[in-house]
This record gives sequence, structure tokens and C-alpha cells, in this order.
Amino acid sequence: MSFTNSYLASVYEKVATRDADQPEFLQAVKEVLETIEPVVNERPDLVNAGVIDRMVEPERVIVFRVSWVDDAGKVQVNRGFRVQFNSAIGPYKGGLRFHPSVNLSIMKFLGFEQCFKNSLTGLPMGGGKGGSDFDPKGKSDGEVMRFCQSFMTELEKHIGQFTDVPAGDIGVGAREVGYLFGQYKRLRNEYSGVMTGKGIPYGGSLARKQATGYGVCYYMNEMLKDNGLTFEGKTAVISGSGNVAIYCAEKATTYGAKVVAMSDSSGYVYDANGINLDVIKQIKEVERARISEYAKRVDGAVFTPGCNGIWTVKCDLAMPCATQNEINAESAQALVDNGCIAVAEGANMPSTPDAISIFQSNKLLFGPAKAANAGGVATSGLEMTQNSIRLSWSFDEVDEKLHGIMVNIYAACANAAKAYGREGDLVAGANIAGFIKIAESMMAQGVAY
Ligand code: NDP
Ligand code: 2IT
Repeated sequence: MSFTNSYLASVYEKVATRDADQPEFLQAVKEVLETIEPVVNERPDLVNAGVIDRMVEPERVIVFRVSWVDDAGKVQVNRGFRVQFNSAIGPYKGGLRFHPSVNLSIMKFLGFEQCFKNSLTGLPMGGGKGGSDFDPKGKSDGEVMRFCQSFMTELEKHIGQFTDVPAGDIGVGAREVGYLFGQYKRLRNEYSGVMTGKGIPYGGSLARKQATGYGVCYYMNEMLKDNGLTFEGKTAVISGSGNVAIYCAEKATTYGAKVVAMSDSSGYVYDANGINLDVIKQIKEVERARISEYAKRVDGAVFTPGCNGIWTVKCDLAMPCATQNEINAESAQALVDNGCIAVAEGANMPSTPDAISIFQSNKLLFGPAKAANAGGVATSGLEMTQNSIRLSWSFDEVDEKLHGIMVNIYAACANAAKAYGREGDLVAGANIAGFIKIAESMMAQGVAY
């Protein structure tokens, strides 16, 4: 697809020139601008107020040095980022990613997507993202702690419970959030809900750990239901074996599907009997080891090296839960050829634009990331609420609210797509529904001079 609206074409051209070195950011912007066209065509007021020109430029980008001392006593230096993208509907909210691939393009694509995702949750959260090129793999707990403390020593100046509330993402789980939160508290002499994904004893929310993965399945379930289908008896392939993938697999299994393959960045395991999640949790959550271990421990399971192979495994349902652009056109075609009927994205932007076209032109049900994986940040929003009211809800209360939010998000996407002549196109529906709320809020709040 490309632009027929010349205003949107010119906005995109400007971003493409200004941020020519940021391919992931441009990919995310292009998809949103292409799909909000039917709204923009009938809203000259938004165009006149420069709402879209403003939306594609982050409100603030902070880049900083993170120096820390490794176990050998050597000084190490990493780069830290926080992209405060849009605060129209609430404090900046979004995760921190620690991975060697982190750069400004990846931070900006994630921050941009987060704005629309957070808007879809119906909760008052703006969009932001941050992280570092620090690689937690192979580091000792002490090294991770010292890195997190140094990272927060700078980040602390820019965040706060009413300003910007970070959480986890790739490479940032409960351990890292704990160290980061501890350092914030130490520096400020203040306990507040400045981070989400905290441990349960010190203000974390029950069900936050499960929320993104469960939410992907709640969204998938709505998509299936709307088309007279269920999870029952289906075969599922889930990439990744981190936080999102594990709890996506858990809920898919509860719903009656058989998860036959999972992966990490070194390769994938296939288990025709259905993946034993206790073994995966032991390897990944407890030992922080490689997924190839699974094949050594479970009879009949096979490990295959390489990242793309997992998409050649025959399945009915595919849920990519690892990283961006992990499904290219070739992998998408393999899924289609093997009879896959539905894809729900747990990772952020896991399908390339070509892959999405292949899914859509072959009439697969397709749930885009910013809708399907919004359960994590939605439950972060619920954690913020619990911190503010100084109460903790039970697991079931939070899970029920999460389920309700995912049902609403699916309905909002489906309804927006229909209202703007794109029935069944949940990519357009998610972008349009997310966009309208932010755009109206920016209009109402005026332009700052
Ligand atoms: P984790 O760090 O817990 O797990 C990441 C998983 O993806 C690991 O299995 C990892 O393998 C794999 N992976 C990471 N990078 C790559 C890569 N470049 N190539 C292949 N595999 C890779 O992260 P999460 O589960 O939290 O995040 C997974 C995805 O979900 C990300 O896209 C994230 O942005 C998104 N997301 C996360 C949310 C959350 O609440 N945590 C909420 C919404 C979206 P390995 O161990 O080998 O690196
Ligand atoms: O991409 C995401 O939505 C997340 N990593 C979760 C963000 C959050 O603030 O919980």
C-alpha cells in the first residue's frame, strides 16, 4: 500500500528524510500513516492543527552514558536511552529493553507504537520506551545490579509516577526492575509507583508477569470467536521463550491448544507431544539457559538451530513472541502454505510489512502487536492504580480486568475498521482507534508556543 492522501505522503517524506538512518522507526510510522488515511481524509481540523506532524516527533529523547564496573574490576560503558514520545493522554509509559541491538531507531519505533497501544487500553497512559545496548546474558547478578544502578542514576532525573513510568521488555524482568526500582527509591528517598513489573512483596501487581502472554491469547480468542472458531484442538507455534512467550503458551494450552514449538535466538525446539512448560520455565526462568537444553531433557523433542525455521513448523495458530521483524515474507508464506489460520503478535512489530500483506491477502486472521500485546501495559496501568490507592487486588481480580480490557480492545479494533470501510482489517482498526483518542487529546490541549 502507499499514500493517496498528499498530506500524509508529505508528512512521511519529511520523517523519511529527517530520520533516514532509522529503518524500524520509519517502518512503524509508515504503517500507521497509511492506515489512518480514512480518518485524515475527513478531518481537516487535525491536519490544520499539525497533529500528525507532531505525533511523529517524540516530545523528548534522552541519551546518556552508563558506566559501571564489571566483576573483574574493569570499567564498562553502555549507552542508555529514554524516548518520551507522547504525553497527551497520560504520563509516558512503556518498557525498558536491554539488548545489544538497542539503538535510537529501535527505541523510537517502540515508543511510537507504545502511544497507540496505550491509547487502546482505555487507561490514561502516554507512550514512551527506553533501554540500553547492555547485554544481560552471561553477566553475574552483581554486574546486572551495578549496571541497573548506574542506569537509574541518570534516568531518575527524568521519570516519576506522574511523569514517566518505565517497566520491563526484552532483557528486563523482575530482577532488573527490582534493582532499578531500589536505586530510584534510594536516590529520591521516596516510595512511589514509578516502575511497574515490580516484585509482589514491594508493590507489584499479581498477574503482571502473565499479562502480556495471557492477553495475546485473550485477543486471539476474540478473533477466533468472531469467526466461529476456538483454540480447542488447534496446533500452535510460539516463537521466543521469554516472559511473553511462556505465558502465551500457558494460556493457549489452558484454552485447549497444543503448543508444539518454541524458540530463542539460537534456534527452536519441536515437541510433537506438546511443549512441557515446566521444563521451559526451569530452563528459562530459573537457570537462564539456552532452549536447546529442552531437547536434551525431553524425550522425542528436537532442537534445530537458526531463528526462521520455527515458521516452517505446521500449525493452525502462530504467535510470534520474540522480537521485531522475525517473520519475513518467506516465513509468512510458509505459514500460509502449511494451513495456518490465525496470527496474533505478542512481540512488537514481529511481522515485516510484506509478511502482513501475505497474511491479509490470504485471509488469515491477523491481530497486530499494538492491540494483541497490549495486555502487558494494561496490567502495568492496573499496577499503577493499585500503587496509587495503596491496595493490592487478587490474581483473579486483575486477570478479570485484563480479560475485559482485551475484549474491549478487540471490539474497538473491529469496530473502527468497519466504521472506516476496512472491515476485518485489524491493523487499520487498531491504528485508527488508537490514533483518534490521542489526536483529540492533542487538539484539546492546544499547541505550545
Ligand atoms: P524476554 O527477554 O523475556 O524474552 C525475549 C525472547 O525473545 C527470548 O526467548 C529471546 O531469546 C528472544 N529474542 C530476543 N531478541 C531476539 C532476536 N534478536 N532474535 C531472536 N530471538 C530473540 O522478553 P519479552 O518476552 O518480555 O519480550 C518479547 C517481545 O514481546 C518483545 O518484542 C517485546 O517488545 C514484546 N512485549 C513485551 C511485553 C512485556 O510485558 N514484557 C509487553 C508487550 C510486548 P534469547 O534469550 O536467545 O535472547
Ligand atoms: O511493549 C510493551 O508494551 C511493554 N514492554 C510493556 C510496557 C509496560 O509499561 O508495561
